[in-house]
Amino acid sequence: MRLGFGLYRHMLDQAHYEFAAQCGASDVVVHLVDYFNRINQRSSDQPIGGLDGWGEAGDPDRIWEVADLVRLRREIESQGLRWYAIENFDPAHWHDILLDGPKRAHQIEQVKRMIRHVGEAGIPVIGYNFSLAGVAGRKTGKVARGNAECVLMDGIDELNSAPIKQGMVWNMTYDTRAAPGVMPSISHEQLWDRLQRFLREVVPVAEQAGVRLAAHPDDPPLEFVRQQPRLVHQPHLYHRLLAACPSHANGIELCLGTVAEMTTGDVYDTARTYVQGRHVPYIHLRNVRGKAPHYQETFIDDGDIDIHRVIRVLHEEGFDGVIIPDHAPQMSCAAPWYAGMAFAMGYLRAAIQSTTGPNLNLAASRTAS
Ligand SMILES: [Mn+2]
Repeated sequence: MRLGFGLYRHMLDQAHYEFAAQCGASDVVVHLVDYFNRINQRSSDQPIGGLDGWGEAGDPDRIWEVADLVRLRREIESQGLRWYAIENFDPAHWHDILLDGPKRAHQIEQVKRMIRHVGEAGIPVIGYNFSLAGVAGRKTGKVARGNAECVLMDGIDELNSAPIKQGMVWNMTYDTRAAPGVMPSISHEQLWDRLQRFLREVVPVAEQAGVRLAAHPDDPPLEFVRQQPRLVHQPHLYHRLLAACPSHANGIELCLGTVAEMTTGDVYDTARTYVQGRHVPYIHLRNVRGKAPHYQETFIDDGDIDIHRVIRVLHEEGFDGVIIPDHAPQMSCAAPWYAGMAFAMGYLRAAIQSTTGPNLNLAASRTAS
C-alpha cells in the first residue's frame, strides 16, 4: 500500500507538490474541478457550501485533453510524485448523465473521450461521485479536540432537506440562466437505473483505456439529501454498484470516514470484503465520531475508527492501492489546513510503517536525490 495526498485544483503548484512529498506521500490524487471559484471560505479546506452550493461548474466545451494531462503529469513526476488518480468529474461535463437530461448522449460521448484521454496520459484511476445532492448538508464547528474547527452534521435541517435549485447539481451551478424552480425528486430505483446505464456505457471504454473508475459513497450517508435519493448510503450497497457492471474497471473509492458514519455494517469488515475482492483502487482514510445524521469529523487518532486495525486489515489483504487522508480538522496556527493535514499524514505514515516495515514510499524518498 502507498500513502498519497489529495490536491485541490488551486494547489497544483511546486509548493504543494513539495508539501505532499514532505508529508511522506508517494502519490497524488488531483481534483481538476475548481470547487472554490465562488465561495468565500478558508481557501484550502474542504468545500462546505450552503443551499447555493460551492460554485460554478467549468466550461462544458473544455474537456480534459491529453496534452494538458501529460504536461501536468510531468510536472508532478518531476517532483518525485506519481499522479495516481483524478478525483471527480466536473458537473459541466456530465450533469445530464446525473439528471437524465437532453444532453445525456452528448455527455456520455464526452466522458468516454475524457476516459480515453486519461488512459493515454497514463493516469490509472478516476474517482467519481454519482450523486445529485453531492456532499451537502454539513456545517463546521469548533468541536474537535482542543476546539479545532471541523465538519459536522447535527441532525436533519434545511441544509440537507431543502430542494435543489434548477441549474444546479452536485453542489455546483451548471446553468447560470436556469429558470426559477427546483429539481424534481426522483426515486432510488430511477437513480440506480441512471448509474447502471452510465456504467454499462463507459466501463468498457475504461477497460480498453486501462483506467479504473472508483465510486465514492454518499457523504453524508443518508437515504435522501435535499429531497433526492442517495445510492451508496450503507456498506452493502457497494455490492449493488459492483454488480451493475462487473469489471476490474468498475471499482470503488472506499471512503472509510463515510463508512463509519453509516448506521449499519462495520468499517473493518467492509474494508476487508472490498479489498479482498480487488475492488478498491484507493481509500479515503479519515476519522469521525458518531453516525449520520449526528456525527463529526475528528483528528485521525481521536474518532471511532481504530486506524491501526484498518491498516492491519489492508496489509493482511494485500492492499496495493493508495491511501489518502481525505480531510482533517483545522489546527490553530498560521496554516490551519496544512497543519491538520500534516498531522494526519504523519499519523498515517507511522501506522503504515509500524505494520508493513520502514520501506514504504520509495518514490517519496527518491525526491531528495
Ligand atoms: Mn471521502
